[in-house]
Amino acid sequence: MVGAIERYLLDKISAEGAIHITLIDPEKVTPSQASAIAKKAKASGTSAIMIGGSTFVSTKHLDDVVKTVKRATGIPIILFPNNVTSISRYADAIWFMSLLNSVDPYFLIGAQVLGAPLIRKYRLEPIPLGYIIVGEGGTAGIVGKAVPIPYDKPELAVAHALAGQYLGMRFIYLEAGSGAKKPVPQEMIRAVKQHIDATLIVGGGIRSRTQALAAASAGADIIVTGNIVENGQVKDRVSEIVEGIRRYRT
Ligand code: 1GP
Repeated sequence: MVGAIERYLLDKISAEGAIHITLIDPEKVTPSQASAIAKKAKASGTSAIMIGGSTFVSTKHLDDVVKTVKRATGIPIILFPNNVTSISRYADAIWFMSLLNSVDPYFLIGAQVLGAPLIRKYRLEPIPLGYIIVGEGGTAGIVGKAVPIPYDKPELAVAHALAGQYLGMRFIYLEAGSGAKKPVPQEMIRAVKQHIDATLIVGGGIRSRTQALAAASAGADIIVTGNIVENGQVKDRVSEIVEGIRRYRT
């Protein structure tokens, strides 16, 4: 069943063509820093805030970050979990994700089984997502024991994305890894987009207007950036990315 946050994302995508989401890594910020980032990102045109990272933060800290960001912004907060410890009752929704190219069953279905009852208890909206690590893969690739799909094998990304869609996942995420030197190439985004009906998310290493425009014009429905807001100048950096995405519409 499509919930309110998923509906919000889909409506925004159909109105705007492609949208931007800001990722905040709770490990790298205090609650007040997180809310300052989120406020500026919202003012610059970001559509939602994702909260999550690749390593461990205490649930107390995560809760504090989520609560503070929620109070400060009012745009949807979607958890981006790396494990069952990344679930906060104060968020609006959670990417209910399986790392489709992991060799470890824990990241395919194990963590999901452990987390599902908590998600139900907290009444979080689960949004089914197939997560695919490509290129360098970064920390997420190592922690998730993925075999990253090389950039010159778009057909493998298509096969993984299709498998996710056939399993019922309504969102597919091509992840180059946070801070990747090269973002997901257009050929890979285009190939996946051509073959799936699911909503396509692209992230990892997107730092400029040109890269955001390239991803959106190749078919990304949602572009996620995290790193660029970690070193200040949030307004300028997010505005630049959002402007790149908007340019694709014009
Ligand atoms: C990482 O795709 C996201 O999970 C965002 O990557 O931090 O490189 O923007 P960056």
